[in-house]
Amino acid sequence: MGQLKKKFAEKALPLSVEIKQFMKENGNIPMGDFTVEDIFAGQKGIIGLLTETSLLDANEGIRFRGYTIPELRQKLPKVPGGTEPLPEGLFYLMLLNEMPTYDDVLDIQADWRTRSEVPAHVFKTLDSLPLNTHPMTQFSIGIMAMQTESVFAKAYHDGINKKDYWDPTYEDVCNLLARLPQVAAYIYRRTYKNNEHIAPSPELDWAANFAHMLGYDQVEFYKLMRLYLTIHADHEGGNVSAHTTHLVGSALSDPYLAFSASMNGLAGPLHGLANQEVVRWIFEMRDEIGHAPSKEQIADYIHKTLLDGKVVPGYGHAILRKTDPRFLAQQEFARTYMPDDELVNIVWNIYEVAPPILEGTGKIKNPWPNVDAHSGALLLHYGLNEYDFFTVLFGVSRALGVLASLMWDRALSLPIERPKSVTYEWLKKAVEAKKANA
Ligand code: HAX
Repeated sequence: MGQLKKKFAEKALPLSVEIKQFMKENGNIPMGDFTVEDIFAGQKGIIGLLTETSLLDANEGIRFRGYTIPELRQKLPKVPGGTEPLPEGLFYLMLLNEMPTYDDVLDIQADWRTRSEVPAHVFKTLDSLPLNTHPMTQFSIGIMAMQTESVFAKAYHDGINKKDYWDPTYEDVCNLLARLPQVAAYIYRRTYKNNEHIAPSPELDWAANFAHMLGYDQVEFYKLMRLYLTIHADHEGGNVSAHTTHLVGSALSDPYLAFSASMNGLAGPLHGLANQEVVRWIFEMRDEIGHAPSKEQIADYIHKTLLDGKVVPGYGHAILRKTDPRFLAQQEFARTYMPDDELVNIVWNIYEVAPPILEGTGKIKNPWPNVDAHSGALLLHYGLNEYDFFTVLFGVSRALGVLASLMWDRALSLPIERPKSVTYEWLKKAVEAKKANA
């Protein structure tokens, strides 16, 4: 170990223990409107963002412009005879706070088709990456490569008046949404399918065309993609991907820069990457225990995961305190189309076994499953086995919400974001002063 690293460990590890103790003793001391604990708690519970597109209730789950997930599945336009909502319609709803008609959705589809050509240099950039580059890294790089096309960056360079920012932002947002499925499909096919690509099919809707370019043309898979791209789109403003888009965008970085940054956050295992981690965790459990683990064996494996100091992926949430309605929507889909699927049944058994164990730790605030606990099993059912790719699907969907929000950030002229931070020394002195004056 080099001297610097050794010295860092000698300083940091004891300080981390000291700060934990300090928190135990002083966490509930007020600091302005908040407490000392709030400063260490990742800003949870602190209202510090305006986000128009959706609102999360801890017990009920997400509402997009006032609509729950079951309501969206019922009310958003569908393809004729279809059963799942069209995600383009959700974008319309989030952007305008108005339920679209089917014609409104057709209008978006026609517009996005005209914008959908991905510049050739984006594919060349992706081709230059080693094939073992994680798909989320490729996705972020692909988005950055497209930044050459930013209408906002050009308009800013040319001296646009600030009251007009929303206009070139709209162009970038729609160009991105129109192109992301092809970039994502390109990454999938180059990484896993021998670089054999599938041309877009212009008569299909956004989600079905994406499924088609990935190489999955079953009607049921089209339905799954429509549902998947709808339910992953938004989760109010404070989650890492939404917040990052807002934060980076607040510096007037254009939508490509802001969205690429947000995808780097989605690629974290405590956020979107949890969808691949769930499947990896189940496969590791099966490798260790056998193909159809009993509920007792699942319980033992959960205990072992906790003892090893790891998280049980797909469980817990920073805000939610009940089963995620996005989990339930996927469970309902699975009950309709694949009730006997082996992996799906393992997911359902984990749902029965995990919550009491997690609750029993006494520290996990939400023992219930989140969206990522179920999504992988549905994709695997249709043969999409390459679970390292799952977070890219999440990213394509998340673009709808965070980019609709970015439109509102520009339209409302929301300012640069810059929360105040303090040092531990500052905090210790402030706590001492409070105690002295008490
Ligand atoms: N397994 C084991 N431990 C868990 C846990 C889980 N599923 N969920 C929380 N904990 C632990 C935390 O690590 C923390 O431990 P320490 O005090 O030792 O640091 C403690 O319980 C308290 O955490 P919390 O307040 O309940 O949860 P946070 O708000 O800090 O974190 C997370 C929320 C979602 C990050 C957390 O529940 C977690 O790590 N879950 C597993 C990963 C996951 O599924 N992430 C996806 C979340 C949904 C999402 O964003 N999807 O994209």
